[in-house]
Amino acid sequence: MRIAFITSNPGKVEEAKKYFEPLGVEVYQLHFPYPEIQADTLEEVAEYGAKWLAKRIDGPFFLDDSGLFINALNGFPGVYSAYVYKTLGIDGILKLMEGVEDRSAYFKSVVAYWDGEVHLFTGRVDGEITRGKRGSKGFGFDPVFKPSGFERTFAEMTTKEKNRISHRGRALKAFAEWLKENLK
Ligand code: ITT
Ligand code: NA
Repeated sequence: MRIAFITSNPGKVEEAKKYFEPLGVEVYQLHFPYPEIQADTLEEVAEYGAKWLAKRIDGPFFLDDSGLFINALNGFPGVYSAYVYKTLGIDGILKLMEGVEDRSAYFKSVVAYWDGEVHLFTGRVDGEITRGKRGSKGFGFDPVFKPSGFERTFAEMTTKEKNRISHRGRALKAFAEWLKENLK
């Protein structure tokens, strides 16, 4: 079985493959831009995207909508993370956080799988925003996110290490476990 991962982000695909290989499921990247609606939650954005794509794509697929939620900024950039990453960037986030004591933040990921209907899987990881960029692996905000209980940022970890604890890793694990049961 092959399942398309609808994303513009190869870093996400790299993280996803490992979960499906053991199931004999091949995950491949399909670049097919879809509307990301303005909504309050990642769940709404992911579900809308999946239903929109279902009308245009044959075969099973999934997408991931994720975001960085910074407590001192009342959850910003949250559902706007992709836009903020492209505009303010990491440096802009560090600037907003200058002199801010509460560095706590979390990443959340919502995976929406379409097989004739939408199935949502979520994952979350808590941590903090570092005071500077560290590391060159991963993607996005990885250089400034240090998960709780670890000394390194996500950008200082291998994909395997990041996967074990990350928001996307957790959502994909739940998805892969569900798929294993439902492929029977
Ligand atoms: P899609 O095509 O899959 O939408 P995207 O990169 O635009 O790719 P999102 O819409 O889910 O992804 O936006 C999430 C934003 O948050 C984006 O800017 C990412 O760089 C960032 N982000 C998401 N997951 C991340 C992770 O694991 N590490 C670092 N940054 C992450
Ligand atoms: Na997305």
